[in-house]
Amino acid sequence: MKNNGYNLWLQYTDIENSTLKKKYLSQIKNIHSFGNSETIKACVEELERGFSGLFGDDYFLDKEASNNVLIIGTISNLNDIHQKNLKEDVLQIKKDGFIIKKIEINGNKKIVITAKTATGVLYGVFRFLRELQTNQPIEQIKIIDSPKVDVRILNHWDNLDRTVERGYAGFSIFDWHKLPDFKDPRYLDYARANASIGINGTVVNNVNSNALILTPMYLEKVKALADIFRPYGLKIYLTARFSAPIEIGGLKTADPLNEDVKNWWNEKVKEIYKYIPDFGGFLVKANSEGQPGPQDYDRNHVDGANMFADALAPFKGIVMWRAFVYSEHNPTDRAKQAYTEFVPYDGKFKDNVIIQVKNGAIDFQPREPFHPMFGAMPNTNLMIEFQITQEYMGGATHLVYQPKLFQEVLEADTYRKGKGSIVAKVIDGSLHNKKLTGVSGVSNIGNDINWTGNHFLQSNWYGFGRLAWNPYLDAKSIADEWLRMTFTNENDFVNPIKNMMIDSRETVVNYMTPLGLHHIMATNHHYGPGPWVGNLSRPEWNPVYYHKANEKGVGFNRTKTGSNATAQYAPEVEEMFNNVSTTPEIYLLWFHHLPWDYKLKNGKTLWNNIALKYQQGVNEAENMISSWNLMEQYVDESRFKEIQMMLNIQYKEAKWWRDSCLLYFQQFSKMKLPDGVEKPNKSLNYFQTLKHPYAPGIKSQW
Ligand code: BDP
Repeated sequence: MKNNGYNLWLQYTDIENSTLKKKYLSQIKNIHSFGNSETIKACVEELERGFSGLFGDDYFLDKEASNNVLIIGTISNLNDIHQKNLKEDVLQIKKDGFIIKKIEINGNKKIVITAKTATGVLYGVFRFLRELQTNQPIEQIKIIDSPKVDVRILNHWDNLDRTVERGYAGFSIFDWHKLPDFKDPRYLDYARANASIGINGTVVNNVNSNALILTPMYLEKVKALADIFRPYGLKIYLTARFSAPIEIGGLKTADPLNEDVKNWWNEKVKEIYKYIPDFGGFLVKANSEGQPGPQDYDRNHVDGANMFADALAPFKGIVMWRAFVYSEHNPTDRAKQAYTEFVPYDGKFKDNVIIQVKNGAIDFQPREPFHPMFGAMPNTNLMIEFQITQEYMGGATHLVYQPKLFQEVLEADTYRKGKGSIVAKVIDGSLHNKKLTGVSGVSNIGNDINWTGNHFLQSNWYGFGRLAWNPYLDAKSIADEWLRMTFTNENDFVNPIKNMMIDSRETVVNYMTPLGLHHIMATNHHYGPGPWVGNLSRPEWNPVYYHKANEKGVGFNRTKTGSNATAQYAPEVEEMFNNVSTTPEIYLLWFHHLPWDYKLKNGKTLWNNIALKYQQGVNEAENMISSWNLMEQYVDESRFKEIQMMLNIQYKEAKWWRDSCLLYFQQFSKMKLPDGVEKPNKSLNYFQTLKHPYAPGIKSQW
């Protein structure tokens, strides 16, 4: 059987357990829908699509049936009698939350899927389908669930020429040249997939923005997408290039305090809303990595963000202003710069501004401590940015289940309001009582038939959406759901592969950047190791800047005797990281420069620990292959083989990482590899001369 993976987790394959299937069918004889909005129509279509897949030939609707039926509609559109029955439950739903409940009226059994909004009903429909896909009982079904976060959004780093910055799954799915007239059916499937996991926003163009997207020709195209996405509750957002008033507006300046500039943006925003009445707003990368911004005019982030906020406020649009800033003119530790530039402005941003902060202070590494800005701006809306695409994790050929990483960050304790002030509480707004909250993820989607370039990495899109909906979920249960929906409900498959997914995040850390090492990837494309790189024009683009290896030791001293980045955390956290003995070993070299013979908790030297971790990563990558090889009977041939090939690439590259990094660091440690670590069979020089000029996803040059 061929399965190209296009259907993602919405496989809707025939339910194998025939008793269960019969049970389901006896409870779903007909669908009664109330209301006729596009969204409710989408609900019915999805149910029909789902049922015909899950029930196969056994599926038919008995149009006469009024017992054992499925009722769908917003609460205000349901009959009085249904409303009465659900009165108490409705009080519990928030925002686009939903209720799925079995009720009995005059002896007739019904499963009701309802919500305050049509989008909520759609979320309920997908949730109901998930219950069936994962073979859950529905006799007594009662699920009330609401999103904990307002803006749950994908950031596409997609360019107008369809290249994707840091994209490893082909070209952009957005075919700007053929839009608006050619509407690829894939746009609808993209919206369905997002809605199925509660994602309600998408930024369709790169943060390194091209002002052309704001011209009428492109706005027509954006409108075509927005019209397709709307029934699925998926709002469109655009990145705004700060210098657009000059580039496409004919002005001489983009100074945010200049009246002509303000007017230009006001008019531009009005124009956008004419095309897209429910346009979400802008995402802005300003004064970062050479992008234009308010500082070009001696203004600050507040001036810039608030200018957009004023233009968008009349339409209820928002500005997501990125905190990913660092400057080559600033000699201080790059890890400190965002906090230094933003925290003094706490309380100065307008209500419809939300500051978008990467999960860590450097840049989407396999592991980073949480960003010190979380919890440090109590009077500012603040959202988190994850990178689903694997810029620093081997691209699409490495199986890394990222929800584990996301969860680690969300559970980190900022101590900003005492113990328990975890990042998730900053993000859902509960720590500081915020009205606007958000979670964003840099998309890993491209036009490869399976969307993410590797079947397994669909789980990262899925898991991102689930955690954006509820940042308190457990990565393991998300993996469980995803495996059942995507492959099979066989426990002999689900259990071992779930464990393999969960462990995969630590595996990549082990073979790339163990014990707090970071940013030692090759230059520019970041594919493969490059710890030796030290000749780039900007110091903080060089791996040697981050590991600081020398004869004395290795690691970045960020304690009070070093860059003092630790001072940006709450005192409890600062203290923990300042002291080498209380710093968790997973972050050791992030915060400390330590001698090669420094003893870790296991009594072995730092050098031996580094070497053993690299080896462990390689062993684990190899074990993934063995675990997968046992699964042939559960998986269709094409997906089985493709995943197998990917795992073999990962194993090969894990060895590449181990050998080249150990040879490089060994020049400084001058110590032997400990027992159990395989000897490299190539020279350091060999690794240093490898070139990959066409590795995918290179940063766009604007
Ligand atoms: C870095 C990427 C670069 C992005 C930048 C950003 O290397 O391509 O433009 O982040 O987030 O991770 O703006």
